[in-house]
Amino acid sequence: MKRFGIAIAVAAAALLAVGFAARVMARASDAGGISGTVHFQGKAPVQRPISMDKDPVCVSQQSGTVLPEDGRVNDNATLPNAFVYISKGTGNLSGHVPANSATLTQKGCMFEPHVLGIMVGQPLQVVTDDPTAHNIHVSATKGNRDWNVTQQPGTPSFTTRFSDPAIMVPVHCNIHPWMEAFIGVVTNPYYAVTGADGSFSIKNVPPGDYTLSVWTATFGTQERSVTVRAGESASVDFTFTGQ
Ligand SMILES: [Cu+2]
Repeated sequence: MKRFGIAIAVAAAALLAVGFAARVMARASDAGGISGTVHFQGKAPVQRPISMDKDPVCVSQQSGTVLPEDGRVNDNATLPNAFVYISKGTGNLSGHVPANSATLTQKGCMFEPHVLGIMVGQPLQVVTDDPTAHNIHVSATKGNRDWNVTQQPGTPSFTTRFSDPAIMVPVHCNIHPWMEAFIGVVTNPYYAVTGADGSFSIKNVPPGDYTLSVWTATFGTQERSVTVRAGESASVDFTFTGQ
């Protein structure tokens, strides 16, 4: 009788598992996406090379000219480092906070990446790869506090979190004034940062009507309405202009 009871329990568990898997699959196939490109028209800003002469160790970490990342335009007339995110319409769809860390690395006396997205409460791991000291300074933005921490060469990484959404939280190094990064702190997982081809893709977006926003350090911000349909990727392009 006891064995029979166990068999029933196992069968029930299997049925539950099948049902759960079916629901997960249904949800995944219901999702859509948003993809597009951040274009640039007009004259790109003239960029002056960064001088790292203040710290010879930084100079030794670089093999050639280093240009600022803000104001950069890709060869295909698109923008890198644009932060694209769903700013309105997610309601209570806000995703679970990922347990995995986002990472900000100091390498060659620059922050990598220059623009980073993270969810409120998600761990941010701050890493140094450099043989010189840095002082990471996160500026108070919205409800996020102002703080700075010195990281000596060889110091282990440390973890921090952001308490409030903010577009964007600036990060500097108090020792090397050219070092700068921007962190987009959001309440949902639907964001992306453009790279060397200016494109972005946001996946697994539940169907619905949203506002898609884009932030750039130099050329301003834009937003656009977008409707995501089940199983389809909506296309949204942005165009910024130079002088
Ligand atoms: Cu530094």
